[in-house]
Amino acid sequence: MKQHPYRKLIITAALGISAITATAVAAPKPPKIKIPKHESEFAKADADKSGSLNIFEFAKTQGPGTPLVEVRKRFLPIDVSGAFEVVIDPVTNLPAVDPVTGEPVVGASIPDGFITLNELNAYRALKTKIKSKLSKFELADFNGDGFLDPIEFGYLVSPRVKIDNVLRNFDKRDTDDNDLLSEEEFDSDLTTQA
Ligand SMILES: [Ca+2]
Ligand SMILES: [Ca+2]
Ligand SMILES: [Ca+2]
Repeated sequence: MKQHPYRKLIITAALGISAITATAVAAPKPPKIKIPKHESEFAKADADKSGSLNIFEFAKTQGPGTPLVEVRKRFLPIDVSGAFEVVIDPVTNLPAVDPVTGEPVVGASIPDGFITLNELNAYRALKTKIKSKLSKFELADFNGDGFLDPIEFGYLVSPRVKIDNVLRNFDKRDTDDNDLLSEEEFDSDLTTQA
């Protein structure tokens, strides 16, 4: 039987294709970018993908059972910017605008209650870490009204502590029974009162 003249060509072509396929498979994969642990934790905690963490989202990156007061103590020194003070033009009484660029003039950076990855990385790069100077009472007073309500009082202990125990402790201290602890009520030494 006479061999078809194209037979050899077809086989060669087929081999060529498989050779190409083999090359493609063996081609080096693009290098895997290793995301630092704190960055993947950040992304995981940022449930709404807003690019920043509020304190409750940030708490998810801290050890489970960490009291929210302790979380806030760590949170505040990281949240140093993200918002800026508005500078008012003394002539127009409106927010000042740069006459050259037309951009708003901004003042000192202020905490905005959110931690961005930039803020976190800047904090991690600090040689000397800044510490919050707030007292436990001030740290627990989330709404800054000078009193602790039962929920704020609960932030002082691990979220694993039973709510009944938190409330019993709260009631013992709340001597005027107004469901708020003043700093004096909070500081009172319960052992000398019984
Ligand atoms: Ca911020
Ligand atoms: Ca309060
Ligand atoms: Ca009270």
